[in-house]
Amino acid sequence: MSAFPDGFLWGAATAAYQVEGGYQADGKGPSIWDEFAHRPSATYQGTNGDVAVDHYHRFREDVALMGELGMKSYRFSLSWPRLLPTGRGQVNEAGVAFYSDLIDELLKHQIEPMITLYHWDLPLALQQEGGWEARSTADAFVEYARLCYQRFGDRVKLWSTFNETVVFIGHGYITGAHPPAVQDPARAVQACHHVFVAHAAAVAAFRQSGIPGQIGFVNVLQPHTPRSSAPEDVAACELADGIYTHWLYDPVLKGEYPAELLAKTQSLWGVPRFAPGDDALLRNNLCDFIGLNFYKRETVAANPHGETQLTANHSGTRGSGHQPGKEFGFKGLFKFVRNPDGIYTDWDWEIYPQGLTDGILAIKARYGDVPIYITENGLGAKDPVIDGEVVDDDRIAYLSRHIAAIADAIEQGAEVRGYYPWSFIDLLSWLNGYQKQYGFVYVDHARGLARQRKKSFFWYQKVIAGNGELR
Ligand code: BGP
Repeated sequence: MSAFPDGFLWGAATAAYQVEGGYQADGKGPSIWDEFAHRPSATYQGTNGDVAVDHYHRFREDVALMGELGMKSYRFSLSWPRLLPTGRGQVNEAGVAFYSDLIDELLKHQIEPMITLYHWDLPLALQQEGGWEARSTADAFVEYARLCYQRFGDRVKLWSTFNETVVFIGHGYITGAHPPAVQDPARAVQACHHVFVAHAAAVAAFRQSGIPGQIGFVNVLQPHTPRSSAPEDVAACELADGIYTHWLYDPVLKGEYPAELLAKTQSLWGVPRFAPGDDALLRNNLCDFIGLNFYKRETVAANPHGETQLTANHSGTRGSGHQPGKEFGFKGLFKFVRNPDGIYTDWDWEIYPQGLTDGILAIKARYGDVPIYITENGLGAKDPVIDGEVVDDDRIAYLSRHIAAIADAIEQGAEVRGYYPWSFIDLLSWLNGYQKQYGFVYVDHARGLARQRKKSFFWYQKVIAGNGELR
């Protein structure tokens, strides 16, 4: 019998900048990613999302494939500057029409939309006014959120505010690998606080709007293990867990920062400055659910003499800028090192499915019975092509093991309501171009972006049909 409850949402995910293209179509304004990806050497071989996989023009074909796959839900993000070209004020009705048509198309195929409001593509005009370091960006976010509730709230029940603060703030303000390419942890701490404020205010607006549905937040779930049993490595590992989990989850699930952790990092990074009322805002607007994005485990070592404040390693959740040979760490706190016994992807991410079971149960232990969606999980690889077929057996193996890990967590009492592999279709991998593939559907860039079902497409179709029974 399946461990997965009836009504479990088998889905898949994407994000606007990575999939849509149409970066200047029909009145869309520029985002920080439109600007950043055009800077020389900012991304892998200068790749960008100008066209991406042209989902903006091909969404009906894509949704038909989702229907054929049997997806119960589709997680996608809205492009803020497509709806509000300068971040606030004038609405771009063509952008509203695009998302409205997409939602209708999904519902026609009985696919439940799950909307992410912010998957990193801030309107450029708001960055020019200070971006997340400016509190006014949080106000603009609430205006944007209200617009989305008004226009789509009659049909969309599942909402999340932000995707992965650790990545867009961490890389935006600490490693500098993402826009706005700042390298200053103290600025990161304050920008991050404004994200929490924006989230809480958008949750409040959601509840005031009275539309039926749930609203949550999406975070990276990343387990850590110490390099050795030496007390300094163990302490470094605890600190990494604290920063990746407690710092980023407590404000949205408990309405406060972990005070002990702030005390430990205060001398290096400072602490977030609260405006009057922030305390109550955070406390009174907790999430209805939490979204977890799970890819890999990190091995942690003490880092007492790190040369630099922080160095980016490479692609992905801790990176998205491939700089092989560089270590990632926070001077004086911890660094990530390679696990000699680990099994790694081609992009150096350790595959560790047990971490998903453990991580879900750790969330339950710390935050109680908050409903959980696994909002991303997947294998980035260059897929083999045999006789014209994309034979992505490694992806099938990766996803099978992670589905089994979720089943384990459910059997141990966790309330997991849905699973959204990353990604539905091959798309832009931020700084890694189009060569790092994640999808069930292959996109042939040499043949006019033609879509092709991979082996994993037919496999996932069976998984869904069997409600997670792995056969
Ligand atoms: C997450 C992002 C996704 C996606 C994924 C894979 O951090 O939310 O947008 O990109 O990671 O990362 P990458 O494309 O860098 O391999």
